[in-house]
Amino acid sequence: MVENAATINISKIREDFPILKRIVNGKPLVYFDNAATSQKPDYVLNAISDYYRNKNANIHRGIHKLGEEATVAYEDARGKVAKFVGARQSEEVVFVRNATEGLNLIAMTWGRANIKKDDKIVLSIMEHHSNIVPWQMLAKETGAHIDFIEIDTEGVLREDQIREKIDSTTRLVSITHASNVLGTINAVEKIAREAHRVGALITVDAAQSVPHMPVNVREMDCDFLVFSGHKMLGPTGIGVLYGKKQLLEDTPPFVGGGEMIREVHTHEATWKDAPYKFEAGTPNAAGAIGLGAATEYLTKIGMKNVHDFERELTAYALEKISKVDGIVTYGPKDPAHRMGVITFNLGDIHAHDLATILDEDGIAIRSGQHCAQPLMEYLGVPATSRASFYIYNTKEEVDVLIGALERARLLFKL
Ligand code: 7TS
Repeated sequence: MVENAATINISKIREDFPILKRIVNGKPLVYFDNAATSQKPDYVLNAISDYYRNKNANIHRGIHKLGEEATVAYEDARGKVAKFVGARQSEEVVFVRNATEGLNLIAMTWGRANIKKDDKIVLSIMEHHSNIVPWQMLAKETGAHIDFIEIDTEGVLREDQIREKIDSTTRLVSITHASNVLGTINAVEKIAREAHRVGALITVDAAQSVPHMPVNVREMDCDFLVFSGHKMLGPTGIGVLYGKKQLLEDTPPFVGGGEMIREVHTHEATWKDAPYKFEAGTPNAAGAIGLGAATEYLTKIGMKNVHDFERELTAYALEKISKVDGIVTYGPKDPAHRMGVITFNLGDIHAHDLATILDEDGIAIRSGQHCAQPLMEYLGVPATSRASFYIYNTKEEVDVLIGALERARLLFKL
């Protein structure tokens, strides 16, 4: 565990992540694919292992010691997650598989009950497919339509369009807090006010923000918010849907089955209160417990420290990378307004070729469209490369990346 909450002790943090000792293609691993998924510290791995070794039982049903302990551990995890994002109560936290499932849940439950023909759903052009496709499906089903807020040349949402497009026909605004491609941090508090002004709700896709910066759902005043455990040092297969309590109570259930019901008769059933009515079947208890441990690990470091550390690393990387001949970067130039995500192209080298060359040096980046094809089309680029950082990355690793980019330039005679 990290001892010092005031500053980031990078070498101590790196010790916590066993995978960082990996040698890849004869070189020390440089893991710069954190926007896709993060690595896991021993603290999280041990919490999961401890659950399976010592407490494993099905939750909310066994009237036996293990069943009780497993239930307490699962509900404790819900409490930790609620506290981590500033929810008023743990009942506002629904465990789902990932951010994608959280968004689909909202579309298929609240959306089906509340979105009607000719209603408007406002998204932005920088959304991940997970925050586009569920709304397209809902729009097809209901006759609603979707409008997109565009970005300026810096990759920032256009204020004039925020005001214009969120109008009296708007029922829902669903916006990412931070772009997984541009790194832009969106002013979601302000957008929430615009949405509420016209009587619409706001859903925040916080998949890229909750892992990297302080997020408080009360200050944001969002109605729904989603994120994934695996991007924030937790395991895969667990994610979170936050919803205001009354809203969750008023929203119909998602998947039907065991544990989400109060009573079942041959032809009808009644539901439990939220969040349980949204958690049918045996849940991913180990995942929730691992995620709870991840929130503790991050809290000990301090989310402001995480954010400051990544901002400094990003500023360093942006400065270095912009000096590489032939580099084009996307997104805000000012590191104060962005996350630790740097998307770029080098000359006319295809992003996949570049990723392959970097992999030879043990560097893991992502290349392609980053599940944001509408944004790629808007930017007019077929694909890009992306380096994304977390608390265990160093300036020395950035230097390794720069060296590899120079090697690629020579290889392609740029
Ligand atoms: N929203 C945003 C903004 C994301 O970046 C992602 C995943 C998702 C939603 C979906 O998360 P999931 O856990 O449900 O899959 N983004 C990425 C990425 O940038 N590279 O791989 C996954």
